[in-house]
Amino acid sequence: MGIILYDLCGADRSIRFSPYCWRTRLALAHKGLDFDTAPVTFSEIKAIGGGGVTTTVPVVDYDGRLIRDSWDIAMFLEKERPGAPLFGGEAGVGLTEFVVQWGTTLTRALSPMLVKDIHDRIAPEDRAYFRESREKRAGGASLETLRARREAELPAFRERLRPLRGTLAWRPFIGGKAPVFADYAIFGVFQWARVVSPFPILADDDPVKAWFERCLDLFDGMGRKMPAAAG
Ligand SMILES: N[C@@H](CCC(=O)N[C@@H](CS)C(=O)NCC(=O)O)C(=O)O
Repeated sequence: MGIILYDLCGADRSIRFSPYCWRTRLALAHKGLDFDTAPVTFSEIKAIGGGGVTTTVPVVDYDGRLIRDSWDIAMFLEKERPGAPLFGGEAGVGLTEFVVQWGTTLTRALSPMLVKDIHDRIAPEDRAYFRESREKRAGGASLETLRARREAELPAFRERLRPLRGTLAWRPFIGGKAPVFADYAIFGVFQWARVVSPFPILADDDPVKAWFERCLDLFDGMGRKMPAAAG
């Protein structure tokens, strides 16, 4: 018995890059829980729990109970372990869900800029599936074309971060003096980018970058221990 986080991995199984798995990893740490991670490639996801459980990660095995979806896992943890709140009360749940949904829109906006780099880092047997599904999602553009466009797309992406910049002008974390699940949900987006690609998504003088660096240091440097992608 214990807690296991099924965590998406690259060809190098120590490389963990899923934005949604990072949300969950920090949520588990926030609750002070001891857990192990089990690496899974894209093609291994469907075998979790003996099969038929999920097509996506994260999945958490919590003492034999399998919970999937990073939001459902966070809600489960909050109920199961009410100490060290992730949301800050009932109003906080709705506000957090708003931030989480915004994080997902950021992930979708960043994805075209990163998919070629992800492709090059995942297990060779996953690459054909990954290319086909991501090119289809991008309306047929090749991964190479998507990567070639990213310099031009970066300014508009950075502009999207204005609400976060405004929030962080007044507090070190979205949660105030200390981080909450809303921080972890957005942290996951930038950690994903950091682990899969050397492309600099955040400008060095951006307050979002300073916040991201603070998040990398949380829980004894849990995020920072995962190496950034080399150029
Ligand atoms: N809503 C889900 C989304 C999870 C998700 O999309 N995970 C990706 C990894 S980042 C995945 O498992 N993708 C499988 C695939 O594309 O085949 C959550 O929050 O957990």
